[in-house]
Amino acid sequence: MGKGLFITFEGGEGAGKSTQIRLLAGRLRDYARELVTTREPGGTELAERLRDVILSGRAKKFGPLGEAVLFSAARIDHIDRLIAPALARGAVVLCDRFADSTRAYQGARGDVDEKVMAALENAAVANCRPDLTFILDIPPEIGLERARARRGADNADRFEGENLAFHWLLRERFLTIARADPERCRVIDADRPQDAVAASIWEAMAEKFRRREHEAVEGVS
Ligand code: Z5A
Repeated sequence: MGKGLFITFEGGEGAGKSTQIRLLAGRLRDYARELVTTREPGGTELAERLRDVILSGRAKKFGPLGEAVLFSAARIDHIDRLIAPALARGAVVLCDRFADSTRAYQGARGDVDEKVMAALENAAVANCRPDLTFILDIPPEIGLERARARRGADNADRFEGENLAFHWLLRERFLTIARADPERCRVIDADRPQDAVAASIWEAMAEKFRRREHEAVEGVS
């Protein structure tokens, strides 16, 4: 997909994805010719409208497959209008959640056929696959506590309100995704101070840039 670099951040609630995207964006400004930060669900006007519907819990009655379809519809618009054009211009795109979140959250309880989930992902994402995915790994109790502290007196959203067993399933799903695709995924221990997490992410970024350079010199596509 174009000449840009597509980097996604995944993990459970309160793992620190938004924080790390902000820190990485700050560092990348000196290196990237164009930098785009975005999120899912969302990133475009239409997808942000779907975000409101889904995260309010109004779509919960559709069940996991129905919600997966809605997340995928939002993703199609996000890719078509924002991500793919940015990558074609050569931008570095940092995205807070992407298709792995659908696999993990909507697939967590295993009540949607894996083949259906895979077909839906292929239809929505086509060849717009991340070059690198950071999976911020944290025990759910700690991530949920961070999210709760940040939220204060506001209500938990649709997924934060799921029980702890669900959040442990999620963690396992993300680790399974990482094990199945070690070339793309880097598991980062997120239960550390922000600077230590950021340093691990930067190390993986530097490695990715070195590989890109090597491939360009060798003429590897
Ligand atoms: N979802 C889905 O089900 N299927 C899909 O396909 C997609 C999404 C794309 C989007 O919620 C929801 O949609 C999400 C999955 C579902 N579930 N929920 N809820 P969202 O975008 O509103 O929220 P989120 O993606 O889960 O992110 P988050 O909870 O906002 O967390 P975060 O971005 O990973 O963390 P943060 O905002 O950077 O940090 C949270 C707090 O911890 C904050 O106060 C920080 O200052 C603090 N923090 C961050 N790092 C540290 C460290 N290292 N130490 C201590 N404290 C820290």
